[in-house]
Amino acid sequence: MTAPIEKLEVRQGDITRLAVDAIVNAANRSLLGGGGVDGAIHRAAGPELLAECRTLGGCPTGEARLTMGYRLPARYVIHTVGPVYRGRHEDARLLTSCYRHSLALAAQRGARTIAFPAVSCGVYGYPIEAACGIAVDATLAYLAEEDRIERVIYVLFSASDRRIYEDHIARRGQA
Ligand code: AR6
Repeated sequence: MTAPIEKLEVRQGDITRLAVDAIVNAANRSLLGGGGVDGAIHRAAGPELLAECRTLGGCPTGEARLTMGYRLPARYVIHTVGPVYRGRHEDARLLTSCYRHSLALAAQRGARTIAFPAVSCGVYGYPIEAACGIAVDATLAYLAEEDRIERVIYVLFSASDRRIYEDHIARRGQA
Protein backbone atom coordinates (compact mmCIF):
# COMPACT_ATOMS: atom_id res chain seq x y z
CA MET A 1 0.00 0.00 0.00
CA THR A 2 1.30 3.48 -0.91
CA ALA A 3 1.95 5.70 2.12
CA PRO A 4 -0.60 8.56 2.24
CA ILE A 5 2.06 11.27 1.90
CA GLU A 6 3.33 9.70 -1.34
CA LYS A 7 -0.11 10.21 -2.86
CA LEU A 8 0.14 14.00 -2.55
CA GLU A 9 1.29 16.14 -5.47
CA VAL A 10 1.61 19.90 -5.92
CA ARG A 11 1.23 21.72 -9.22
CA GLN A 12 0.99 25.28 -10.36
CA GLY A 13 -1.59 26.28 -12.96
CA ASP A 14 -5.22 26.26 -13.93
CA ILE A 15 -7.26 23.49 -12.31
CA THR A 16 -9.74 23.48 -15.21
CA ARG A 17 -7.06 21.93 -17.45
CA LEU A 18 -6.53 18.81 -15.34
CA ALA A 19 -7.60 15.43 -16.69
CA VAL A 20 -8.31 13.85 -13.30
CA ASP A 21 -11.38 11.97 -12.10
CA ALA A 22 -12.59 14.92 -10.01
CA ILE A 23 -11.67 18.56 -9.55
CA VAL A 24 -12.86 20.46 -6.52
CA ASN A 25 -14.53 23.85 -6.88
CA ALA A 26 -14.28 26.56 -4.20
CA ALA A 27 -17.95 27.49 -4.46
CA ASN A 28 -20.41 29.54 -2.42
CA ARG A 29 -23.56 28.28 -0.68
CA SER A 30 -25.80 29.01 -3.67
CA LEU A 31 -23.69 26.76 -5.97
CA LEU A 32 -24.75 29.10 -8.77
CA GLY A 33 -21.29 30.31 -9.75
CA GLY A 34 -19.14 33.31 -8.88
CA GLY A 35 -15.65 34.64 -9.48
CA GLY A 36 -12.20 33.09 -8.93
CA VAL A 37 -11.83 29.40 -9.50
CA ASP A 38 -15.63 28.98 -9.43
CA GLY A 39 -16.01 31.33 -12.42
CA ALA A 40 -13.18 29.59 -14.28
CA ILE A 41 -14.73 26.15 -13.74
CA HIS A 42 -18.18 27.26 -14.89
CA ARG A 43 -16.74 28.95 -17.99
CA ALA A 44 -14.72 25.89 -18.95
CA ALA A 45 -17.46 23.35 -18.17
CA GLY A 46 -20.19 25.19 -20.10
CA PRO A 47 -23.81 26.03 -19.24
CA GLU A 48 -24.77 22.42 -18.51
CA LEU A 49 -22.83 22.69 -15.26
CA LEU A 50 -24.93 25.59 -14.02
CA ALA A 51 -28.08 23.73 -15.08
CA GLU A 52 -27.10 20.74 -12.92
CA CYS A 53 -26.07 23.02 -10.03
CA ARG A 54 -29.53 24.60 -10.08
CA THR A 55 -31.05 21.20 -9.25
CA LEU A 56 -28.94 20.84 -6.08
CA GLY A 57 -30.53 23.53 -3.91
CA GLY A 58 -27.25 24.94 -2.59
CA CYS A 59 -24.76 23.52 -0.10
CA PRO A 60 -23.96 24.45 3.52
CA THR A 61 -20.50 25.72 4.43
CA GLY A 62 -18.14 22.80 5.14
CA GLU A 63 -20.03 20.32 2.94
CA ALA A 64 -19.69 19.27 -0.71
CA ARG A 65 -21.87 18.28 -3.67
CA LEU A 66 -20.94 16.40 -6.84
CA THR A 67 -21.83 17.14 -10.46
CA MET A 68 -20.56 15.95 -13.80
CA GLY A 69 -17.65 17.84 -15.42
CA TYR A 70 -19.33 18.38 -18.83
CA ARG A 71 -16.79 20.10 -21.15
CA LEU A 72 -13.97 19.83 -18.61
CA PRO A 73 -11.32 17.13 -18.98
CA ALA A 74 -12.26 16.08 -15.43
CA ARG A 75 -15.11 13.62 -15.09
CA TYR A 76 -16.66 15.17 -11.99
CA VAL A 77 -16.72 18.51 -10.21
CA ILE A 78 -17.01 18.43 -6.44
CA HIS A 79 -18.33 21.77 -5.22
CA THR A 80 -17.34 22.58 -1.68
CA VAL A 81 -18.11 25.72 0.30
CA GLY A 82 -15.22 26.98 2.39
CA PRO A 83 -15.58 29.35 5.34
CA VAL A 84 -15.12 33.09 5.04
CA TYR A 85 -12.02 33.62 7.20
CA ARG A 86 -12.67 35.46 10.45
CA GLY A 87 -9.82 34.08 12.57
CA ARG A 88 -12.05 31.84 14.67
CA HIS A 89 -11.49 28.21 15.67
CA GLU A 90 -14.64 27.40 13.73
CA ASP A 91 -12.95 28.41 10.45
CA ALA A 92 -10.40 25.59 10.73
CA ARG A 93 -13.11 23.07 11.61
CA LEU A 94 -15.16 24.07 8.57
CA LEU A 95 -12.18 24.02 6.19
CA THR A 96 -11.18 20.55 7.47
CA SER A 97 -14.74 19.45 6.84
CA CYS A 98 -14.58 20.70 3.21
CA TYR A 99 -11.59 18.44 2.51
CA ARG A 100 -13.10 15.43 4.28
CA HIS A 101 -16.46 15.76 2.57
CA SER A 102 -14.87 16.25 -0.86
CA LEU A 103 -12.60 13.21 -0.49
CA ALA A 104 -15.46 11.06 0.80
CA LEU A 105 -17.70 12.04 -2.14
CA ALA A 106 -14.89 11.31 -4.59
CA ALA A 107 -14.25 7.87 -3.09
CA GLN A 108 -17.98 7.10 -3.01
CA ARG A 109 -18.20 7.79 -6.76
CA GLY A 110 -15.13 5.70 -7.56
CA ALA A 111 -12.79 8.62 -8.29
CA ARG A 112 -9.13 7.70 -7.80
CA THR A 113 -7.55 11.03 -8.67
CA ILE A 114 -8.75 14.35 -7.27
CA ALA A 115 -7.43 17.91 -7.56
CA PHE A 116 -8.04 20.71 -5.04
CA PRO A 117 -7.55 24.45 -5.40
CA ALA A 118 -6.66 26.45 -2.27
CA VAL A 119 -10.25 26.51 -0.96
CA SER A 120 -11.11 29.77 0.88
CA CYS A 121 -7.72 31.37 0.08
CA GLY A 122 -8.97 33.93 -2.45
CA VAL A 123 -12.09 36.06 -1.90
CA TYR A 124 -12.79 34.27 1.41
CA GLY A 125 -9.45 35.46 2.83
CA TYR A 126 -8.01 32.36 4.53
CA PRO A 127 -4.23 32.77 5.07
CA ILE A 128 -2.50 30.35 2.71
CA GLU A 129 -0.02 28.86 5.25
CA ALA A 130 -2.78 27.96 7.71
CA ALA A 131 -5.08 26.69 4.95
CA CYS A 132 -2.26 24.55 3.51
CA GLY A 133 -1.66 22.89 6.90
CA ILE A 134 -5.36 22.15 7.24
CA ALA A 135 -5.62 20.80 3.69
CA VAL A 136 -2.68 18.44 4.15
CA ASP A 137 -3.71 17.30 7.67
CA ALA A 138 -7.28 16.60 6.57
CA THR A 139 -6.16 14.77 3.43
CA LEU A 140 -3.59 12.60 5.22
CA ALA A 141 -6.10 11.71 7.96
CA TYR A 142 -8.62 10.71 5.32
CA LEU A 143 -6.13 8.69 3.24
CA ALA A 144 -5.01 6.80 6.35
CA GLU A 145 -8.56 5.47 6.75
CA GLU A 146 -9.54 5.00 3.12
CA ASP A 147 -7.15 3.76 0.45
CA ARG A 148 -9.28 3.94 -2.70
CA ILE A 149 -7.99 7.42 -3.59
CA GLU A 150 -4.67 7.06 -5.40
CA ARG A 151 -3.60 10.66 -5.98
CA VAL A 152 -4.45 14.04 -4.51
CA ILE A 153 -3.18 17.06 -6.44
CA TYR A 154 -3.11 20.54 -4.94
CA VAL A 155 -3.27 23.06 -7.77
CA LEU A 156 -1.98 26.52 -6.89
CA PHE A 157 -2.35 29.55 -9.05
CA SER A 158 0.81 31.39 -7.98
CA ALA A 159 4.44 30.28 -7.64
CA SER A 160 4.56 31.55 -4.04
CA ASP A 161 1.50 29.48 -3.04
CA ARG A 162 2.98 26.45 -4.79
CA ARG A 163 6.20 26.80 -2.78
CA ILE A 164 4.26 27.02 0.49
CA TYR A 165 2.58 23.69 -0.29
CA GLU A 166 5.79 22.05 -1.51
CA ASP A 167 7.72 23.13 1.58
CA HIS A 168 4.95 22.06 3.94
CA ILE A 169 4.66 18.59 2.37
CA ALA A 170 8.46 18.15 2.30
CA ARG A 171 8.59 18.94 6.05
CA ARG A 172 5.73 16.53 6.74
CA GLY A 173 7.56 13.84 4.78
CA GLN A 174 10.66 14.24 6.96
CA ALA A 175 8.72 14.21 10.23
N1 AR6 B 1 -7.08 27.19 -10.96
C1 AR6 B 1 -6.53 27.02 -9.73
N2 AR6 B 1 -6.63 27.93 -8.75
C2 AR6 B 1 -7.32 29.06 -9.01
C3 AR6 B 1 -7.92 29.32 -10.26
C4 AR6 B 1 -7.79 28.32 -11.27
N3 AR6 B 1 -8.32 28.45 -12.48
N4 AR6 B 1 -8.53 30.55 -10.19
C5 AR6 B 1 -8.31 31.03 -8.96
N5 AR6 B 1 -7.56 30.15 -8.25
P1 AR6 B 1 -11.34 31.85 -4.81
P2 AR6 B 1 -12.57 31.26 -2.18
C6 AR6 B 1 -7.11 30.23 -6.84
O1 AR6 B 1 -11.53 33.31 -4.59
O2 AR6 B 1 -11.58 32.08 -1.47
C7 AR6 B 1 -16.10 32.71 -5.70
O3 AR6 B 1 -16.69 33.86 -6.19
C8 AR6 B 1 -7.02 31.58 -6.19
O4 AR6 B 1 -5.78 32.19 -6.51
O5 AR6 B 1 -11.66 31.30 -6.16
O6 AR6 B 1 -12.92 29.90 -1.63
C9 AR6 B 1 -17.12 31.71 -5.16
O7 AR6 B 1 -18.33 31.74 -5.88
C10 AR6 B 1 -7.10 31.22 -4.71
O8 AR6 B 1 -5.81 30.83 -4.20
O9 AR6 B 1 -12.21 30.98 -3.74
C11 AR6 B 1 -17.29 32.16 -3.75
O10 AR6 B 1 -18.23 33.20 -3.65
C12 AR6 B 1 -7.99 29.97 -4.69
O11 AR6 B 1 -8.09 29.56 -6.06
C13 AR6 B 1 -15.94 32.66 -3.37
O12 AR6 B 1 -15.29 33.06 -4.59
C14 AR6 B 1 -9.37 30.20 -4.14
O13 AR6 B 1 -9.83 31.51 -4.44
C15 AR6 B 1 -15.09 31.58 -2.73
O14 AR6 B 1 -13.89 32.13 -2.28
